[in-house]
Amino acid sequence: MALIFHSSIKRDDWWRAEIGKHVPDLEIRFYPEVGNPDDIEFALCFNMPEGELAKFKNLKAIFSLGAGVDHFFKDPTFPLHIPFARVVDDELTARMSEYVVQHVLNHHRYQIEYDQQQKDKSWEVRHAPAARNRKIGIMGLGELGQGAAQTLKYLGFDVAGWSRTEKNIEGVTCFHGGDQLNDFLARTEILVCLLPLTPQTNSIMNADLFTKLPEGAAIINPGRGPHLVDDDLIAALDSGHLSGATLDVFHTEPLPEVSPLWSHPKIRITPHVASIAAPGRVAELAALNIDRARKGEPLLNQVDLSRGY
Ligand code: NDP
Ligand code: OXD
Repeated sequence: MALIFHSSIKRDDWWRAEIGKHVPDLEIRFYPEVGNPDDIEFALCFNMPEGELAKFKNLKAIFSLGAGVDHFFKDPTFPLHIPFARVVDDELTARMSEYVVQHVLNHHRYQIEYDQQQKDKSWEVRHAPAARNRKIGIMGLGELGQGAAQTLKYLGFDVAGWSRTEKNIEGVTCFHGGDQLNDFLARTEILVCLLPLTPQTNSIMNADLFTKLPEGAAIINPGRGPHLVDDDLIAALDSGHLSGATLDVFHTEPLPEVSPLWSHPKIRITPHVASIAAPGRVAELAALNIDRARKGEPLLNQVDLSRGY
């Protein structure tokens, strides 16, 4: 029996070694070299081409290579009856917290403005408020959102979060549900999106949402590209209502050369690197779940199909 692997990042030898360390008895096949599809017992993948998973009739479990699972739901033939897990890992959470802190500090300390001033050779001093007076809002208080909230809280920021269901997190002002979204936005000067992409969160960062943020607010999106309506962001930056944006994820990746996001002076871009799960950690998790699937036990970090994340 075999495991099929697919990732858009081509590091096959690295993955073979890591998976082999943890599940030495399993043959690893790298998509598209599937061989006999009936041999495939497990799939470890990200952005598997549409229709492919449904061809494996003996699949026992599917594992996402990342924390997000929206890439599977794009496939109308995705085999929903197969147990399906995502990555939850403290190192992944810590790396995301680093990303969020790095870019919150950039906006908090006016780095985007200073980058422009450097180009203009302009010496203009801007006074950042103390961290305790800077209001950060995190949409999504799951594994990654809560990790980032704790780290920002440790740095002294005034942190709030918004989730689907009610939360009670010491030192973090918690909002939940559609009814409390406006209050959350009204007090958010730097908005971080760490939501999963679902039909409910698609295009959530749009012109209407931006008007509810205070003048001069900034946004950071390491969630998913389709959370953001790009044209609405550009309009809000050009009107001066928003001061800046940092984007890690995009509707189309790699971001096409023709995208106006690349050259907008108030936008900073990173190439979907906010937090990448380390192969060793993913392989270790997959091994634990392979063992569970073989014993017919529920998977660790199993995706809740009713929620879609
Ligand atoms: P979780 O599933 O642990 O958390 C998701 C959070 O979003 C939960 O708090 C959930 O609420 C909230 N949420 C979901 N739907 C809604 C809604 N309709 N309204 C309000 N809140 C909602 O996910 P993770 O924290 O592990 O990951 C979040 C996302 O980060 C991933 O789905 C992925 O898209 C992205 N990501 C990006 C990476 C990158 O490198 N750019 C790396 C890894 C992940 P509740 O708690 O009530 O369920
Ligand atoms: C993930 C990602 O979902 O890397 O883990 O985007």
